[in-house]
Amino acid sequence: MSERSNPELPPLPYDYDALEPSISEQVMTWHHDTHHQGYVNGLDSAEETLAANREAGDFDGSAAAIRDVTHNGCGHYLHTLFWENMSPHGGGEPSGDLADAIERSFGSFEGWKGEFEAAAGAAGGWALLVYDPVADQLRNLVVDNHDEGALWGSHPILALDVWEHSYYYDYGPDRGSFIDNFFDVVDWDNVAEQYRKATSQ
Ligand code: MN3
Repeated sequence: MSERSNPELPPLPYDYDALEPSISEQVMTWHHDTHHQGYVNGLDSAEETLAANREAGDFDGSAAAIRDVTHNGCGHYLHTLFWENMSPHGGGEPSGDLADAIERSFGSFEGWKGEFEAAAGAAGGWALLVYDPVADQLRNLVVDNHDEGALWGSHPILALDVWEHSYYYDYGPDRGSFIDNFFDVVDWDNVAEQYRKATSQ
């Protein structure tokens, strides 16, 4: 039987208070240590169930566990990207190949940003900027939960979590201010690196 490697919660790439005032230390602590950890644990436990079912040759319950892998796996992967996409030295606008791709795909940075903000205002989960290798272009996606609204084959390069746990403590129902302040901490160098990886796969 093959050994699987357990999923692990990656540490934040900066201090918990590093993104203040856009995101408070309290929210980062709850969000990373409790919510993100919960998805890592959920993924681990669903994989354990699948392995045990295969071992027993009894697949009752395996479909539910596969759904749990999708839900928790998407939660784990998107939170990891979200943390990497931000930095206390963020803000501004992209440059280089990423800026060219945004211009090609959306007409202008403003065109991209207005559309991304609309996605973030409407989503019941996440707004994503993805690279679609089939059309060889960038797209914005509206994602409900962690996995509804995916475009198969596309690679997320920028993720914004708009679940209420992401902003309610800091902003109350004013999601728009949270979205505005998110742009002050977007690390465009990281997004450019994610784009480079996505286009070289
Ligand atoms: Mn979250």
